[in-house]
Amino acid sequence: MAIRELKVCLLGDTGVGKSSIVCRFVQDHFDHNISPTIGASFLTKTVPCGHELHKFLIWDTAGQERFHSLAPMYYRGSAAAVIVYDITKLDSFQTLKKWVKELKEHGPEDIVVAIAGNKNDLGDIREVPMKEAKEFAESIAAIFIETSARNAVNIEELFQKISTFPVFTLGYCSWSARSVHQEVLLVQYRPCLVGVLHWALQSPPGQHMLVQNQSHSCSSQHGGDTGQMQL
Ligand SMILES: Nc1nc2c(ncn2[C@@H]2O[C@H](COP(=O)(O)OP(=O)(O)OP(=O)(O)O)[C@@H](O)[C@H]2O)c(=O)[nH]1
Ligand SMILES: [Mg+2]
Repeated sequence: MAIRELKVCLLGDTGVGKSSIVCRFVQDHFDHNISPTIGASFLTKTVPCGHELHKFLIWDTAGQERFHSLAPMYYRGSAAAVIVYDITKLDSFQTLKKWVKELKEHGPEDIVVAIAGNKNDLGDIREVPMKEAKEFAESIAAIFIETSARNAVNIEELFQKISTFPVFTLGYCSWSARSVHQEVLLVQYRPCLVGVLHWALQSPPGQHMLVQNQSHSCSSQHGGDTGQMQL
């Protein structure tokens, strides 16, 4: 069976639930006490789709402002970006709009954008009307979906919508994992990493922090291969 690889990055404010969405998708697990992401996490999940296997190569970025300058490393070379906001926090929707602008200015030309309004289990304290978010998504030709990582609502559907987006199914967009492999190589050659980062981002030393590094495998209810490491 043919395997198609799709590099996806998650962007958005801290605390909106990016890691929780990925954790629900990859491990079917929700952690109420999940820690903020440091740097970024890399996870994979392979799911059957018709006569093919779709392997998602997922970069879950850190939403804290101090990590903002690392984001281009993850969205460059991505076939799709999931920009997450929290439906109970209007500010997070404003941040989402800034990410859309940044992707338009500096992201890959043909990147597919998916907008995910997370925490829709908290509808009673909603600050972002679904209609407004949906209309915004339509105005930029993005996928739109509301999710709940906590209640496992629309998480699989989010990734399914991405992998069945016309540019992918019609084959216009590259599914190559070339750039993800380059980034994994960078991590393996850790002594060079900080220097390469400074070179790539053309920023003064001391600005970037990649603090944690751990790796472990996790299982998947779909029988696909999965993996995780934090950078
Ligand atoms: N009620 C509810 N809480 C959620 C949901 N998803 C995440 N949370 C909670 O929101 C908080 C932040 O979740 P994270 O997944 O760490 O958020 P993040 O976007 O990865 O944050 P950074 O890594 O700092 O960028 C945690 O307390 C989660 O338990 C959801 O769907 N519903
Ligand atoms: Mg996180």
